[in-house]
Amino acid sequence: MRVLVTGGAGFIGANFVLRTLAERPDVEITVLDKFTYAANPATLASVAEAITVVRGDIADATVVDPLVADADLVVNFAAESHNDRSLADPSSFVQTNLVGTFTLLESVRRHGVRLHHVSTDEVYGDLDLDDPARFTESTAYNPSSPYSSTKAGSDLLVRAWVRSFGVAATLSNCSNNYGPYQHVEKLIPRQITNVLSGIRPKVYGDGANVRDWIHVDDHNDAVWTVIERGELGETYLIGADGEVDNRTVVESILELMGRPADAFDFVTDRPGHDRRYAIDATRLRTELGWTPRFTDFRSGLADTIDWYTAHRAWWEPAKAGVEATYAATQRTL
Ligand code: NAD
Ligand code: TDX
Repeated sequence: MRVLVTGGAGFIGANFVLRTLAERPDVEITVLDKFTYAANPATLASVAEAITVVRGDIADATVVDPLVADADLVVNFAAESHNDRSLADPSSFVQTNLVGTFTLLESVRRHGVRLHHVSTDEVYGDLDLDDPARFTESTAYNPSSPYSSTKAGSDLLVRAWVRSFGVAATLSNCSNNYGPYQHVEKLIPRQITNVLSGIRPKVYGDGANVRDWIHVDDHNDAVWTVIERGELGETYLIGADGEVDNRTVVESILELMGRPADAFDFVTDRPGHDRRYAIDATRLRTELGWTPRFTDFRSGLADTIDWYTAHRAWWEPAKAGVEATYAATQRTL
């Protein structure tokens, strides 16, 4: 099977490539990635001989079309993915997440190729902290940020291309991922690498915001489950019952790294900051038989701390720039 992995040099896409190579010898992989700031070329260096890597933009039909024509399956991880950046400058989010997805859809339509579109639970907006509800496949879309609204728009394009043009696509909307190779701009790698760099971790606002954490390998196993057993045209939510508030995440990192649990700062809140995400993955579990393997968040966090501690050369070049950008807008409360 020939699989085109768009965004395959980013955090989740690269973990998908590495795991697929290790577990599915029958799969031939081509990565299409623009290599934005979010892609670290070192991530796929160890498998360079085993895959084809094309540097290009999913919004460029002249690059996309021949690659799609040669594939049996396209898995679309490519996106601008960071909420804080989308607030500073939304333009690349509209271009990649909307125009890019449109370009892929037109190409899979032209060539009759199967697509799996990877998306986020943020399309559903947020929940109150004391709301017993969780997101399901029938929750109404209500995105808050330029990032989540462009992901919501990309999902709606996929659904429309399924219904109007009979494109063979599935969708999945996953909660917050953690694990190796995640960019240091994101909460967990930022705080681990802060501690490793002698910088105090930074918690936005009051730290009570809740995210539903899942290990990246569990997400990618679920993506394969949907590809192999999902019904065409359908959406599946992916989550592993991992709700934790941000303050607790940061306190756990500090404790696991042998620091006092209160050795962090509260900083300026994110504008429009979603309060809580929570996924009900019953459909994926009961209809498709998926179960997560990383069910102990604290031990997954400990493994992630070990990974960043052992891979300083991978993250250190990006660290100072990320912290300088944050420092320009965030002050200690
Ligand atoms: P990431 O930012 O780490 O990686 C994105 C990759 O896409 C990078 O390699 C980047 O170079 C590439 N890219 C960006 N614009 C491109 C373009 N125009 N053409 C080709 N490549 C381009 O993001 P991630 O965290 O790995 O997220 C991957 C996907 O999963 C995204 O669609 C995101 O919305 C979704 N998702 C992420 C999470 C999470 O917690 N990180 C959770 C749910 C869903
Ligand atoms: O320094 C920080 N301090 C802090 O308190 C950072 C970077 C974040 N936060 C908070 C904001 C969020 O409540 O932590 C939470 C997680 O923040 P991010 O890592 O930026 O992730 P989030 O905004 O929740 O979005 C992530 O999960 C869903 C991914 O970046 C998205 O791509 C995915 O769709």
